[in-house]
Amino acid sequence: MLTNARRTGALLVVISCALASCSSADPAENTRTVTPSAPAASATPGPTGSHPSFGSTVVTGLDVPWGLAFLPDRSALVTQRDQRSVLHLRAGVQPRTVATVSDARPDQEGGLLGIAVSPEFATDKRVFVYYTAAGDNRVERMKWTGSTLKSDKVILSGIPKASFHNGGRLAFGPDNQLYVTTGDAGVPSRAPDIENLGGKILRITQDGKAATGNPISGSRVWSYGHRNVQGIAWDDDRRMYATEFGQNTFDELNLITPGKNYGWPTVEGKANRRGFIDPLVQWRTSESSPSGLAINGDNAYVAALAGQRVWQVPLRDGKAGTPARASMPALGRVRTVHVDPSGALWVMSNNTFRGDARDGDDRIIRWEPK
Ligand SMILES: [Ca+2]
Repeated sequence: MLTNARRTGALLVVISCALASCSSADPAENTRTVTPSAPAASATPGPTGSHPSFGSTVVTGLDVPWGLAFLPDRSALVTQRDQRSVLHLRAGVQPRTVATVSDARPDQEGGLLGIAVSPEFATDKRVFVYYTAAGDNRVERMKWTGSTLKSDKVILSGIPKASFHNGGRLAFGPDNQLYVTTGDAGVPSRAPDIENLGGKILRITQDGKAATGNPISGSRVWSYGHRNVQGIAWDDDRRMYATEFGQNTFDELNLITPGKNYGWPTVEGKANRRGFIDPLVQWRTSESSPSGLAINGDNAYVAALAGQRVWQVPLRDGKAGTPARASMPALGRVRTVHVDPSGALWVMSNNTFRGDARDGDDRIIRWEPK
């Protein structure tokens, strides 16, 4: 059930408020009117005592949030898929819409999806977004003016789109190249076709060209044979991992080796078949449906939509231990996990799409692994 607060787009930053106590002790949470740009009432002093920091509940009242990225000043950008908007979150300040991507055409799983901030943001002011347009999925470069994001250039178009399997995650790797995850957009034969941008992890420059050092010279393809990848992250030794939605049987966490085929649609999950890379971990789709992925120290954290949890997967030397449910507050469906600049995890719920939205949904919480 949508609340008035969410329908009108009002958003509420909650600072230093434990999730459990907020949900029951503050019945006005979702009906309170908050004056835009008014500072939140109870900012917590940061480590230096001079700046507010985000509390355990970062923000509530989001409408189908999807992507998340941090700016060097520790503030954050969040995309709302169906609103086509980018929100700027700063501790102690009301969230503010800093861009609306008017060419995005939200439809089912498509819309405004991933977001990434340039490693050279301090000087180039670049932010990248992935969205579903009228005829394709695209990556657009935007420019931060100091208060808003302005469209700069569509750097990659022609990624297959559909109502489902649009991929959509963007992230800069430790090599400072831009990685883009795509889906098969409902046509499985695209995934093993290295000429097609669907069902891939791509590695590109900030101009959308194939990055130097890709496995096939001149090709943007980094890995292939993927059905729908929405989570990528790297460990401290620069190994890359990716989550992937399975069809009816197995979801996957993969260790990504450039130039390799991850099996779809010939195999799903661990098949031990020549020519295909098996996942490190597989789950029944009802237990997982993994979207976002974060790596913090020796653990991977997998945002599970249908599984309604965050899976914590121990990693060691590129191998995975037994996954367990992370001991954080239950949020329902989880879209995205991200490590913040202080090393805590931000966890984003996804109950305003296909979920059972509760008061305050959707929200982002900040959780410090023990
Ligand atoms: Ca696979």
